[in-house]
Amino acid sequence: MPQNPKRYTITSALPYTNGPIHIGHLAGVYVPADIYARYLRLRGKDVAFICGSDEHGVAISMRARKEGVTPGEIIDRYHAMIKKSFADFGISFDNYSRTSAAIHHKTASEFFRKLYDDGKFIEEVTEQLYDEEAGQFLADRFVIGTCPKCGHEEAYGDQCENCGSSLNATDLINPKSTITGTKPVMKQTRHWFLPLDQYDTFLREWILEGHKNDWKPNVYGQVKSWLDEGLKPRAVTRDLDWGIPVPVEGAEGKVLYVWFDAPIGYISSTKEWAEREGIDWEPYWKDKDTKLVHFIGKDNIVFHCVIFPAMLEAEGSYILPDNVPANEFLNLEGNKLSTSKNWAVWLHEYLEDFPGKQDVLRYTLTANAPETKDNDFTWKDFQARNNNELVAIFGNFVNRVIVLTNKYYDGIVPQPGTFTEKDRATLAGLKKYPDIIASAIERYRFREALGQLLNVARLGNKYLAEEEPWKIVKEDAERVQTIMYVALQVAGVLSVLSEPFLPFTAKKLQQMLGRSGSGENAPWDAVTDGDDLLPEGHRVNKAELLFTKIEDQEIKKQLERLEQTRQENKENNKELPARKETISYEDFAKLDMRVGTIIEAEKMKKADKLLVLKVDTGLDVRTIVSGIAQSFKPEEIVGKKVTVLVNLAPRKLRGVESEGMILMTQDSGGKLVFLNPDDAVENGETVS
Ligand code: B3M
Ligand code: ZN
Repeated sequence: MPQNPKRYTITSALPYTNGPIHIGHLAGVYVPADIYARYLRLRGKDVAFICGSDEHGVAISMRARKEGVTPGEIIDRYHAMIKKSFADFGISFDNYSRTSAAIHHKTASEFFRKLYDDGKFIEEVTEQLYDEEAGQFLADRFVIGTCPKCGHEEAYGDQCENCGSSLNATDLINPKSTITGTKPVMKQTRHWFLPLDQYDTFLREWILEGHKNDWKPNVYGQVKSWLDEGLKPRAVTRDLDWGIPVPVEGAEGKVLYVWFDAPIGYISSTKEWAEREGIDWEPYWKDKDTKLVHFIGKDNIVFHCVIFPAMLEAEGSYILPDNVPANEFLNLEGNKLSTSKNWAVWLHEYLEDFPGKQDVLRYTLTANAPETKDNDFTWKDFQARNNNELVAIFGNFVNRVIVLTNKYYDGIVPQPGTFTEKDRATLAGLKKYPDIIASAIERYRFREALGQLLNVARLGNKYLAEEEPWKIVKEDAERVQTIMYVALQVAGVLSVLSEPFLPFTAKKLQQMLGRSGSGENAPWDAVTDGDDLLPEGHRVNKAELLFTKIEDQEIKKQLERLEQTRQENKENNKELPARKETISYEDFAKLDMRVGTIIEAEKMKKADKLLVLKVDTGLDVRTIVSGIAQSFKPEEIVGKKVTVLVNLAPRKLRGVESEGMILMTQDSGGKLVFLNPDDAVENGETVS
């Protein structure tokens, strides 16, 4: 790990071009990555901030099928839209490429070919799932089934989004084609596998021993549990018609697995950038003094911490990431963000309703970032953060300073007199903030960093409120000069330190303060060690409002829109699964369902979704593992009457034997609801 890196390669997950992007993407990946990149640039570091569209894989094919257009049309449409959203929100990529670009096809093909030539793959004919009706092999999102690890019933052929496990399609229990809904058959086909099991020692040494203390516990923990379960060879090719052709003779009709080509997209995007800049791309990926950081969401951890590193190691000439600060998920008003259910705040729509307020969203998403656990975005909180923090603290302070400087001194920074104890303490306190904020950013604690930024504004506000220059300006003009001088320095510091978080605001503030900021090599460090930022005699411009109040009416409109979506989803029955086949009475009579009471509940360790329950079924007290942890806290369900299927064959979930199933349904927002009988019903009563 480079102690004092010569350069930084910062990547953020390549979004699939199968839809526009929403606040969840921004909060989880792109805003934190952008804060990090902007901060490093302000420190004069050499940074390549890299991204692009992920345009292969089944996600794209499925969208194209659904809309009855070609995959090419889909990727062009959403690539343009996503790229624009990023630009609109100030995500400062050095390059935004796409995996359909020729340079990417070439880079990915060569990468595969090198591993192939070096004998790093296993070539094998195996039986894979095949949809006879569609006449096609099923992999990845073309097949769903029950996750063998957590029991989630809609796991994909390559991954379970519920527990994050990476899967092979043949691992799924009860697989079903998402193209025709039919049950697949097994059919032989030849593929190339990366023997991940051979990288076990390498991964253990690198991550489990090398990054125990500096990687986030959620990332480290996930990697550890996969390694402990044992890695298996993983197919890196697919029988599909959309993707990068496998560059080997006799592999016609086969393409690279999307998760093989997509991370190589980081490399090809870097190449594209370097070519344009006329520099060498290789040090950004191959020099040991480069710090490589991948910003991703938690569902991408396995690909960035196991599969891609194994690929890089197999290739042999690349560096490995120094950190993979994956975030958890953001919810919206209590429910999971969902593209298909339109349960989202789309960035392009946000801008129509709140033009010019990009920084307010950046601010709210950072203040609420799902850094250590899933978090909720609510419109009320958005309004409160804007009105009570950005307007009342940050904006109010800056406005007072600039208005008063114009009023008293025609915009010229006054000459200070002798500093009092408090003046000196304020100026000294101010100069500590660059280090405090830097330390939080370098530990990937962006919420903490933002909180400290607001403390700078609080410091200024408090200072002005205590000194009250407007009260003494008549009798003690000299003292007021000093007060205003100190307050102006606070505003100057804010204009530098806010840039990573609130780039649009920082720019406006710099213009108001008459500072371009750009002449300096490392403006961030200038705050700590240089002279005061706004010297005596410097001229500031007129005040403009940085933030404006958001009214209840505007929030109401957003909430109404969500309510409408909820209703529409209900009416369209989007969530209703298809009717199942008819069964006989005998089949039904086999189910032994009883009324029971939950008498104990606790969270399953290291599993977000699972609760371990003790249930009194009237017959016995038994353990049931239930995937309801996201809807209920353990303490709120103890004592609840529930309906239990008691004769379901026991099965082990995360090592705990579950003896039965609690019957559940869900409300229109997708929140789980118990089928709970009246309290008057005794435990053990049968349901028929
Ligand atoms: N396209 C997956 C996703 O959007 C994905 C990331 C690729 S990063 C190399 O979840
Ligand atoms: Zn699972």
